[in-house]
Amino acid sequence: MTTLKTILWDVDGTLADTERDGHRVAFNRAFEEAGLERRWDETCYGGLLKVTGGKERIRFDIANGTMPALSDTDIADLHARKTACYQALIAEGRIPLRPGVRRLLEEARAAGIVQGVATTTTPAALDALIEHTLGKEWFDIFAVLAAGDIVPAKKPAPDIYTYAMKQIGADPASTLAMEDSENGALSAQAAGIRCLVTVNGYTAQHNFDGADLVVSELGDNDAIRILHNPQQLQDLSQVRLSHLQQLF
Ligand code: XBP
Ligand code: MG
Repeated sequence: MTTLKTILWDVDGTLADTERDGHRVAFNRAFEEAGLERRWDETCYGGLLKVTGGKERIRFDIANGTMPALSDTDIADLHARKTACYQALIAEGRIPLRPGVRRLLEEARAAGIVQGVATTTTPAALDALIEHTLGKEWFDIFAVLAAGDIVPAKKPAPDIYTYAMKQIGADPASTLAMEDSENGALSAQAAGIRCLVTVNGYTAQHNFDGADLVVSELGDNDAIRILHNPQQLQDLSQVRLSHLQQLF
């Protein structure tokens, strides 16, 4: 019999709604600082989120002809500028954790569940978010922080989940991914692990057929909406550790 032993958290869109008012704004500030005219509005950015990874997203825009051609060095510089803008935005404290995230992190921690992070974003961006939302102690509480270019193939490839599990010796059969997007859920599934999805404005219309539970949010005070519940979990006014354990 398998039981839940490890939770691997996605970051952008899952721990916090970082994309629209965080990463997107930081990209635009970097474009402006670099003298580029291109801006990513909220709608266009939703489409660009299909491409995971900031440098990859810029390259995709260039290939589309909507951004002028840039060398690899220029792309790396532009992205470094973007990361600095993002860190500054996060340090302002304007992007909070999503509802229920801290509650569930603490509940899992108290129960001795091993927790870690598996994200596409750059390590410096991840560090800023942890420091300014969860608090510095979580650098030590998380057993692994797997991020960015540590694996060449980003989500939906399974590599970042496989890497994170290898680092901590986690068994895929006892590991759960917390995700918000189709690319993230596909990555978890390809790594052979169960997956819970909390959707957001950018991902609500994604396909989550293979996910083990899909909800509008983890929930603190308001009742959550249950969008896909193949295991027919009951009593889901908010997602608690006992629900995660019932997925195993
Ligand atoms: C997150 C991403 C990231 C961020 C930008 O995907 O795609 O690329 O948008 O981060 P996920 P960087 O939540 O599935 O990990 O600019 O630091 O790459
Ligand atoms: Mg995400």
